[in-house]
Amino acid sequence: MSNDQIENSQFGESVNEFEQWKSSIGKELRGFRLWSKRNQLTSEESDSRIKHMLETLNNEYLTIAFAGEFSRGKTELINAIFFADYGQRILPSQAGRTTMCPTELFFDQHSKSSYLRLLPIETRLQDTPLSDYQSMTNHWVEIPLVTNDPDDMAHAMQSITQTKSVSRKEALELGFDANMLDEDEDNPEKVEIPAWRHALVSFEHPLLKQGLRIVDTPGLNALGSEPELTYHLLPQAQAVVFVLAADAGVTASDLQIWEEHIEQLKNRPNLGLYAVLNKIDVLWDELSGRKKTEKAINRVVRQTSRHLKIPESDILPISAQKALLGRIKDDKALILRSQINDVEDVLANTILGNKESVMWDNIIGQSSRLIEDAQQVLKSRKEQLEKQAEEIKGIRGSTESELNELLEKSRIAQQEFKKRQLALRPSQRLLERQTEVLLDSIGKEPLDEIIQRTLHEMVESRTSIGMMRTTRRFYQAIEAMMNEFCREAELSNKMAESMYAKFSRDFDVDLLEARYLKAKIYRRELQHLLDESSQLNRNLMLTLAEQSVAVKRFFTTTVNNIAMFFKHIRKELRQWSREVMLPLLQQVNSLRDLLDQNHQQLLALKHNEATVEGRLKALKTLIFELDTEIQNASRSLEKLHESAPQKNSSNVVKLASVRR
Ligand SMILES: Nc1nc2c(ncn2[C@@H]2O[C@H](COP(=O)(O)OP(=O)(O)OP(=O)(O)O)[C@@H](O)[C@H]2O)c(=O)[nH]1
Ligand SMILES: [Mg+2]
Repeated sequence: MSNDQIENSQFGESVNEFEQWKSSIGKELRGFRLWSKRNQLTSEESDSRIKHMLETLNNEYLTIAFAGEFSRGKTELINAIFFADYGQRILPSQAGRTTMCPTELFFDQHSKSSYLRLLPIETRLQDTPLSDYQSMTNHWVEIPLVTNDPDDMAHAMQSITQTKSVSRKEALELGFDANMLDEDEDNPEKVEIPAWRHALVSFEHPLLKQGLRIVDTPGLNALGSEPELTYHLLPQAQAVVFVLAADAGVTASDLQIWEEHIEQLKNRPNLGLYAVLNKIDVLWDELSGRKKTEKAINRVVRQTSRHLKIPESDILPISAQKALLGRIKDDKALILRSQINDVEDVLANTILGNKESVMWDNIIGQSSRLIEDAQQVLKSRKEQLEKQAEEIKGIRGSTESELNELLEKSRIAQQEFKKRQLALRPSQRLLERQTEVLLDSIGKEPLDEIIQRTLHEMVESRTSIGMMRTTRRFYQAIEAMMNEFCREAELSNKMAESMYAKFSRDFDVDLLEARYLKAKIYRRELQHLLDESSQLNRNLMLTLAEQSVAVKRFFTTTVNNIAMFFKHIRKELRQWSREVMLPLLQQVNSLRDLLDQNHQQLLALKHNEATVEGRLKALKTLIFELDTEIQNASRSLEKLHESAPQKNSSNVVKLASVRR
């Protein structure tokens, strides 16, 4: 498959569409930046928000993650979908355990270079979360990649399969499950463990370059020994593919991985979860004919649906191996029979649809709001200018005393304005104080206190039941913090609302509604997090004999996650309070400038430096220009919304439309 072919495939189309969408949003944002400058509406706050959105846009990936028991063909499937054009297997795939560490394939948009980076397994002894290592390049071993040489690529990728021999004790300390350790054949005293903890592969593949990210995970409880994968890497994907093999069906260990690490993702919004039933070629039986084979495949699909409790339409039968072979040999019949095209269609549609809905909520929502607020300032500006024009019309040809009256009125208006502007300060301070209260309700210190208490109780508790009771108390304490936060958030929303109403009255301008702090969404997200981790921890506490390992694991995953989540909310809170103030400050600046200009113009009229006609003409031009700029903003908004995806996040609908 050549690059052209890749770009023509379903994946190519979807990734292209995504790329184009991103660049059209970027274009509108950059246009809006110029527009703001032209209309003297730039502020540090709005500028940094646009910059941040442009950066986010640049860092957006479409992610598909593959998970499942070892030897089900996850890596073979990735090879078939993405790397068939190399004419050979690029990622190592073979019988038995192969992929030893989770591997992320993407294109590094910052360094724009190709590399394979490997994180030594020993980093597990440190408390640093895996996600923090991403930016600490000095901890990784780097292997350069010659991306136009398939042999070199395949050779370099072999490192992903490397293992090392350590004592049982060391393996346990590194967080491996005692029941899952392979004995070292040459030295029965020792066990074999993966040499690397994580691999990052950046290279200039056409799809990766456009923002696709693929996550390959190893089987054999790799998810269990690296809980961050279950917590972070998988939920962040737009599609998670659970790979099964048609010849094995759903075995006990498949089911265990599914129940412990994957099943809970079913309820995640904007994440498509599929089971791929691989190796259907083992059911191909030329002697009994295609119809019988089809029946046999359908039977396994039905069984799988029953075991995993997901609809049959979310189970995709495929032969990854035949697909790879068919593509390398350009055997169209074999490609068709492998059913790889169906799988690609579904995945391509899912990742795009889900990513678009997330970006729709974040980037489009935020930038529209920024534009609408700025547009509102221009609308008020226009209203004020129209009022000024009315006033001046009245003095056409009349006496100096009338002009003096207007000047006096304008001076009073300026003074009144100053007073009202000063009166804005206390409400602003009130909002700032309320933001502090909100920040404290989910603050680092109260959380640390709960964490310390939990740690103490865990060390004291002697039994699994005792441990579970402690973790339950921990969850309750976190929920109580969240409840307090929600109460305070409601108060903050009311405060912002009344502040906007007062501002609108005081300054006689229309405002859009204040942006609402969506505490309920945070609560729902936290609930997801708690549900997922409590399920995981129940298993952890029951299966891990070593209490200290269980405690450590609980702390490096659940606790870290909650701390990170609260930190994230605190960041958004600070932004919210700035966002609430931004339109008010913009309005105030704009109105003050108008009052000052009006006063200057009246003085010029008084001193015969200008004429009423001249002033009226100038005002008319200004109003006309404002109208044009208001329309420009509307067009920008329309463009942002036009590029919107077809809001369709139901997997089933997509499946039906794809598989006619
Ligand atoms: N018959 C058949 N064999 C397949 C198919 N897909 C993969 N295999 C074989 O199954 C074996 C395991 O494939 P891998 O891709 O390494 O499996 P994996 O799920 O990545 O396994 P780990 O990396 O160990 O977690 C290899 O020998 C593949 O050639 C298929 O569609 N049909
Ligand atoms: Mg593999």
